[in-house]
Amino acid sequence: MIARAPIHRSKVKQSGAVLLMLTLILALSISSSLLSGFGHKAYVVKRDQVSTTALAQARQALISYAYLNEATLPCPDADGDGLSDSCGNDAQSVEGWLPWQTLGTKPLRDGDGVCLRYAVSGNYKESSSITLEADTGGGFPTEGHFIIHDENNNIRLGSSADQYAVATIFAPLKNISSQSRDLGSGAGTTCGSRDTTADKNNAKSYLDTLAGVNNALGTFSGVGVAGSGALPTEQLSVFIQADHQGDFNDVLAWLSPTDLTDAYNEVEPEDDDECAPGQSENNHSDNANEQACNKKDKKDKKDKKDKKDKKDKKDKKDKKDKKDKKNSGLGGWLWTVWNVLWGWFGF
Ligand SMILES: [Ca+2]
Ligand SMILES: [Ca+2]
Repeated sequence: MIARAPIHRSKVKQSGAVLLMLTLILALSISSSLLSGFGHKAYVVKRDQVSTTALAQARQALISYAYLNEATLPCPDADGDGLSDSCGNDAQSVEGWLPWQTLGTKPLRDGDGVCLRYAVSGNYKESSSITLEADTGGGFPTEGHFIIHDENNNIRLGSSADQYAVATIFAPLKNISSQSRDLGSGAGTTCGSRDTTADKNNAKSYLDTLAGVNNALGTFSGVGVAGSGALPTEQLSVFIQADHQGDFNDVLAWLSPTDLTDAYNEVEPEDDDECAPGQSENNHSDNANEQACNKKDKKDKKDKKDKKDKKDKKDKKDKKDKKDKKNSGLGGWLWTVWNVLWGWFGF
């Protein structure tokens, strides 16, 4: 009997130790889980902040570029070196890397360190033969080609032609399960690969599909949209902006025609051959434009008259020179004959 007491106390001690251990493990597990959750949340916040900032910088760089380049936008970069490349057929919308070097910025990367992608409307790309028309108050400017959906496929931007986006910028973020970003046969560039056909440069390796909208192709499988064509295309394209979910993590920003208002104003009327796109002396949107147009019309007329006067004066001089030359030639010939006769007959 006396010997049983220590055995019982030992069992109690052991049970207590086990309980303590379990409590500690549970506490550590909960702490770890909480810390992991906080860590992930902090990562998401930071990632989204970086992406948003990069997209905003890209938007501003494109607007500035349009301001300096008659409201046009650069072709995308095909190999990720930051320099814009030639971009397909006239009037076709195209997609590629954002040409950060052409835009005069550093490489713009999203929150996962991936360079931004960029689609430009066929009407606005720099190589297009389309003449851009400004919003003159009653009409609308040359439309873009891009409609933006939300995750329920409601139209977020582009319910009418004057709202179609002229450019869309994408933060692709890290690759989802089906995406490979292999360099192919080319050396790596800052963002992509020298092999322009490599997965590393391919939109499908970066841009995702959700609710029937394929951001890599700009297509929508549903019914009721004004048209969507796989890029490159002259048709309308559809992109989707939604929260990160499943295999979708793209973040989008875009430019509408009205974002280029200052750029339009810069090219008209001073720099255009005509008073302004879509304007005439009888079709001015405001007094400032009317005055500017009249001033330019007056200058054009004066330039035209000066040019004509100059040409008339030159024509007159050329005619006189020609006559003088002819006379000079005849006189010279007669003088030569006279000298010969003088030598022969002693005139
Ligand atoms: Ca390039
Ligand atoms: Ca993506």
